[in-house]
Amino acid sequence: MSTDKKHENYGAENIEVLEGLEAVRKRPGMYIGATNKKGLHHLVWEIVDNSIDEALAGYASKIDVIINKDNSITVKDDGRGIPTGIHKKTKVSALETIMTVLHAGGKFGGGGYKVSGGLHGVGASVVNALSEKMTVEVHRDGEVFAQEYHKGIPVAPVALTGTTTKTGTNITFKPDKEIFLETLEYDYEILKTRLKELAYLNKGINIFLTDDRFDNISDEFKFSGGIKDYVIELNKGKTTITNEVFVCEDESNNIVVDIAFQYNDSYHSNILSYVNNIKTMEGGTHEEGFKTTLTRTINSYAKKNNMLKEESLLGEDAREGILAIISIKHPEPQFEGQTKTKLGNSDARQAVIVVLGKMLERYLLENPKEARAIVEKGLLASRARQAAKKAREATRKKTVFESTSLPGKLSDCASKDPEVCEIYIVEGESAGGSAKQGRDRHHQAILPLRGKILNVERASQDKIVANAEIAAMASAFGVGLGSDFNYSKLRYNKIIIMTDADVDGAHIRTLLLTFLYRFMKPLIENGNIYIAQPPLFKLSFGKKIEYVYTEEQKKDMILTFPNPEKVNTQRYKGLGEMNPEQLWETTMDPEVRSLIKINLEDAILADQIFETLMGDDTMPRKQFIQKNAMYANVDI
Ligand code: 0RA
Repeated sequence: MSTDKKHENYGAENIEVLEGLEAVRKRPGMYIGATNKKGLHHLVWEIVDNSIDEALAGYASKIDVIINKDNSITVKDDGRGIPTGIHKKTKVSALETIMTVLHAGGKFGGGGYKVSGGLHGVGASVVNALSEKMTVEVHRDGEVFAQEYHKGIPVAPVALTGTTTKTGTNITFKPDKEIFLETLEYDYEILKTRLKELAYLNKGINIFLTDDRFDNISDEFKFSGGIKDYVIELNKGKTTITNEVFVCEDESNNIVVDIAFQYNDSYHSNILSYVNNIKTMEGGTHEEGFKTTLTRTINSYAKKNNMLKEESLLGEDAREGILAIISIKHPEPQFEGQTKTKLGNSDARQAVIVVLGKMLERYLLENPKEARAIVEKGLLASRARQAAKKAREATRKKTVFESTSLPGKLSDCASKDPEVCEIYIVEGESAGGSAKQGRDRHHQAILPLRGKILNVERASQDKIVANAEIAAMASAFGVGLGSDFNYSKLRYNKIIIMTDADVDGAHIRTLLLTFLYRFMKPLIENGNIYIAQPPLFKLSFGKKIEYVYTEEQKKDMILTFPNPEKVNTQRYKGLGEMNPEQLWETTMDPEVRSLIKINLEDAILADQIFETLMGDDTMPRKQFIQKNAMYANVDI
């Protein structure tokens, strides 16, 4: 590549590079998943991942992420700096190669735990191709090198721009508006949540986040305890039953295994697992290894100490109340499953078994108080499980004799084809009445719930099985509960939660999602759960009537009336205030309604919000309400 060319033309002659960049710009979804808000944020993770790798290799200790005023992002680290020498194959600077050639980054890294699965790890060149402008500055060997790119193409060769006493890499990119059509605006909270998670997962790394669009918005994360600190944070506000957090960190067969857990007094288990900093939502071999070893080691300890009569604890008994984080680093992870978030490598199972087995046995021996609490919790779970089984068997017998198993409150639809059938779960009898009259009875069923459903967070299994509202849902849906759950019996393709647009409605919705997440997860995984969106306001003047769903829409819509000052606005306090026709027109008619489909992430969030709101401790509740007050639609 000649350097005497005019700089405007620089970089336009390497056909391979251009073809690569064009491929990325033509099908950005293939490289970053989507070009929506999620894709926009994905760009940041691609760049940050490189700095994290540099930190994991032991060379960087500090990472700075800045949202600049123009919504461009700067990522700085104090690592070795991207190499700037001439690359043998491309005959240009290694820096330019890494920034412009697809998948070039990894070739230089060597060893380490480069992320090779999922959508991460496509490299800086992809971010570059999707940015209207990107600049890189490298501090290395006492010198500063810099280069600028437009849509991935270098504007000029790498230039020496000064001297320095530091080392490190600074990258700034501004996402291209031609690619990210939906939004170009970065969301501070999204960046903050993930950067905090990365700081927990990678002990000791100091991560700073600054929002230069506003004054005084910044955060700093550094956790010297790593995932142990994460467990403590997640258990805040709960009553823990083991004092000492279990931790182990070791390597087996070139796989680094990092595990921390602590038990609380709840009736469920919460296991978060990661591979190379990627959350494995669907679990996989590392989680299996954890579960097997936990059950086996606790049972063996309990037997040795004469705490078990004859029956061993089942896995679910041993896990009741556990909050665990499993984080492994694997050189070649294989991701499987529907959302490619399930680890497939069998050597990961073995590595976890080896590392955890040794350390857990020792923990139980050295912490007899903790060991006793864990075994006793498991024994209680085992007894509750057996009681629940008996209760289920009793109700099953009853339904056989009564011949019909559908709940009395259900207004079923005429069709029996699950493909077209939907069921509305409605808060309260009066809204239930409106919904029943307003619906299309051919394919829409209505199940009214009496006020608040049982708080499954605070109830043991046998209580849950015996709860009337929960039993009504289980039999109306057709799928049953717990170990009797059978997805193939689902009677409705859509299950639609319809609650008031107020705080109580939001609470009931959260309760329902938590219940569905804990006890009927496949319904969420398969996309059967929806939230109905009743309007917040009715605007009318003369013959013109419009329904709107947010304050913002109200402002805009009022302006479309010929006589804006005179528009009547009615705020709906609840579904009960709407007559059947209005309910149909605004919320239930498939032609006009808008439903929100619930995915697993939404449900997990509901579950967490729920724990924050309903846990034993009042502090997190207060903080949550203060923090979210501005987002809530509060009735005045
Ligand atoms: C390749 C090789 C070396 C470092 C890096 C890449 C590197 C990349 C990034 C991206 C962001 N920050 C980074 N820091 C380092 C090591 C070269 C050597 O041996 O010095």
